[in-house]
Amino acid sequence: MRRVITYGTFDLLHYGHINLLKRAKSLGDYLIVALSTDEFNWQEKHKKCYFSYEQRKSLLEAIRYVDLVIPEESWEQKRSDVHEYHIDTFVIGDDWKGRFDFLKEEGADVVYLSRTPEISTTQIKENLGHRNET
Ligand code: C2G
Repeated sequence: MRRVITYGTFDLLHYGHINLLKRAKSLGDYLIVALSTDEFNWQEKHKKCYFSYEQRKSLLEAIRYVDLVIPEESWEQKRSDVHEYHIDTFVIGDDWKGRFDFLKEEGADVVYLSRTPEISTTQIKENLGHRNET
């Protein structure tokens, strides 16, 4: 069984994320999503999530491509995750291209998938803001 892992905040969840998860799952048989905790988001990515970790976790667990959701609490955990979860393939969007190649040293394939260009959480929030102005 080929095991795949990916990492992210997934807030607000949109079809760009689903596109990524669908393609990630197609690379194996079992997909783990390491979901950034509220603390990790704020301290390391300066992101304030709209939905809490538990709410984002329940959304991801409802997606057919996702088999397991675990917390992402640090940048460093990827190396140990690859071993702890017997990961064959690490995958993430190509906005991170090259950043996690070191995981090849841990025996994992590293795959960067193209982002879905026309959608982002920032854009959603901006569009919603404009609608309120009209
Ligand atoms: N994504 C995408 N297309 C978009 C937006 C996001 O393919 N239009 C992908 C990103 O490339 C990433 C995943 O969806 O692979 C989750 O996106 P974010 O929640 O923005 O994740 P990020 O903040 O980049 O966190 O340790 C890695 C980090 O936790 C990644």
